[in-house]
Amino acid sequence: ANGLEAWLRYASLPTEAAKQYPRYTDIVALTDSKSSPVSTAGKEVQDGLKKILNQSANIRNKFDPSEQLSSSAIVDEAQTVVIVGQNERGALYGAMEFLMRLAQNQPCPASYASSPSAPIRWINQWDNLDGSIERGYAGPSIFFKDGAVLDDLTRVEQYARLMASVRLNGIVVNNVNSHCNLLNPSNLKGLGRIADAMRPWGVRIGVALYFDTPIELGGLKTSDPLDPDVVAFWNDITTQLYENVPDMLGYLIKANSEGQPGPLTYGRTLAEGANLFARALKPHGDGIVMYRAFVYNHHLDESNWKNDRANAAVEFFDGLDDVFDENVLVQIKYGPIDFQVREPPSPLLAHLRRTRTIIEFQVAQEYMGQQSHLCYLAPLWRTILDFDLRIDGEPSLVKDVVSGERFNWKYSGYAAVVNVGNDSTWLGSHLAMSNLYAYGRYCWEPSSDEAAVVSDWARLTFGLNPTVVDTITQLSMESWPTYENYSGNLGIQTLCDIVKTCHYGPSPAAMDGNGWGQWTRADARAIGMDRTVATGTGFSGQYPAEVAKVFENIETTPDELLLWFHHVPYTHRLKSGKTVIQHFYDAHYEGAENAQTFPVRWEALRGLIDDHRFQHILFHLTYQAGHALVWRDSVNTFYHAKCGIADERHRVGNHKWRVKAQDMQLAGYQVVPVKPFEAAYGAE
Ligand code: BDP
Repeated sequence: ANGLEAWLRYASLPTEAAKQYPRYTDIVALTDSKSSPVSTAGKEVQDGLKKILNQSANIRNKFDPSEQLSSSAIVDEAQTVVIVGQNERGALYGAMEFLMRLAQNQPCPASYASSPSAPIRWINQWDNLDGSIERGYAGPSIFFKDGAVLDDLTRVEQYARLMASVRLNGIVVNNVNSHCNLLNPSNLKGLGRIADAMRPWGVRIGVALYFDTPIELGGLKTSDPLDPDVVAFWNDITTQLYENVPDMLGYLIKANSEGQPGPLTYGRTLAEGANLFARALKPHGDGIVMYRAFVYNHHLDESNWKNDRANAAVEFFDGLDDVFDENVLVQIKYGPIDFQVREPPSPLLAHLRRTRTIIEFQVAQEYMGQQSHLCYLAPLWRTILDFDLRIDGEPSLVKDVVSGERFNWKYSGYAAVVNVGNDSTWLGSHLAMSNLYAYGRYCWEPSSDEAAVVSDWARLTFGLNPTVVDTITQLSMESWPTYENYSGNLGIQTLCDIVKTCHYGPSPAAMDGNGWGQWTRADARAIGMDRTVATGTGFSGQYPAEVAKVFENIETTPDELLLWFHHVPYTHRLKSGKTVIQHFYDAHYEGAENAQTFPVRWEALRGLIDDHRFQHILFHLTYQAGHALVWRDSVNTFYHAKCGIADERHRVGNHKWRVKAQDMQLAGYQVVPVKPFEAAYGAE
């Protein structure tokens, strides 16, 4: 089996199990419109019943109760399932939930209702017009090619179906590092086609804009947001966009960050930039500006260690809470730096009260092994969502800020960067799809149990065999802590390559001495960023008082974030009693050792799932096991050399048995495959 159907395979139930369900004869989809999500729901239920229960049901779009009751085929209430939504989309969600329950052989509850934690449950694809995908690891774009929207949008429809099944209702289809040609006449039409393809699934689209489009596409002399010609340009473009996409979500803006132009380029404030787009959208409906808080200078002067990139968002948005137009929402990455393996929540989430926010997660595992490593992210997301910011000394869980509950907002929520590509697995790896599934589930219900969510996903994706489901659940639940152990612990960040910016594989040396500000401040004696108010960069002071106090003090800072907030000697003792450096050594060994068990535990599923997916996943887990060893040795050797402190257990730097292949002097040798092959010297 390939992965195209993902968790919507609707695998047939064993005959005995299928018999427990009533015989469903008629599907009544009450709608007159073929493009309505209700009509989609009818077809989906018909298809699902056929696949799961081998039942053929007819679809009708009208229902007259009196006619039914007088006929011989009296409607038996016990055998009737009524699915209603607050809107048409809701009915589709209910229909898909009904099918996913059937597929998991779960009983249909007598009555049941569910509603979303937040109205904004969106995806950001980082697709470029040329068909490449920024941080994409699964082939070319399903939206664009050679500067234009693809003719065949079959995959886009299939993507919308997956989204609808986990109740995601919007998507920005192009890269935040946008291009002016997105808005040329033929692409405006193309965007209309994308919107048409996704609408029957209740998914609306938005676009990311390039700030200098007025100059580069419009031929204007400036893109100054207060210039009347610039205002007229954006008003005109917006009108044209709405002609093609009447239900457009709005505009996503990355400005004045990582070399992108923005309002600051023209001496204007971020709010003046955002409001320009807000006013262009306003006359057309409910479109919003998603203004990214990811504003920072990537040429930071490394010699000024107080120059802390983590401070940037709060500093840039300071004083702007009251000046954004009401249809501007600020979109904030979950942590203050950039999708790291461990971060505290962004303190900006505690600063905006009038201005509503969207929290940004990343399903794309950019710093998390790029879908070549298994890393189930829901447990990481929960560390953020369940965090209590104690705003004004009141309970203020991040999930309650984002849902709108804390500040009484009606429209706020979630975005995640997703790097779906043309590959038949969607993300380049079957197991990575649990993150996309879980993202939808968490937007709807952020208190969901991580293990229960991944078990549901495993059942829907791989079938009901408990050994399969338990193994996948366990591997997934261990995967993030394991990855953290071998990639970067105690809040030091993912110690990956950063200079070449591929963000993959170990490169602790690259973390300091770069302009991107992801610094570990490691020297011969000590390690970690001092972000305290007393002696450091002042970052801890950006949190509300109670939280600031916890992070300001070494004693109260939890071990897992110690090096995020403090610069300590390698010999500093953690709450566990271990020194920082011994913890590094041990954690990297533990993480790598656990990764060795992944392919072995997967082997036990041979024959229990189809061979195609079994082999694909085995290959990935075997690769990960090898790469975890590379991570372990690279990080441990680096810090060992830096501080000169021996590993109490004599492992680090003590590989007498290890001979580099190029140093070997053997004659008459036999070539044998190295397993895992990445353990071979020099393998990347
Ligand atoms: C970083 C990515 C970069 C993105 C940027 C962003 O490495 O490709 O453009 O985030 O979010 O993590 O804008």
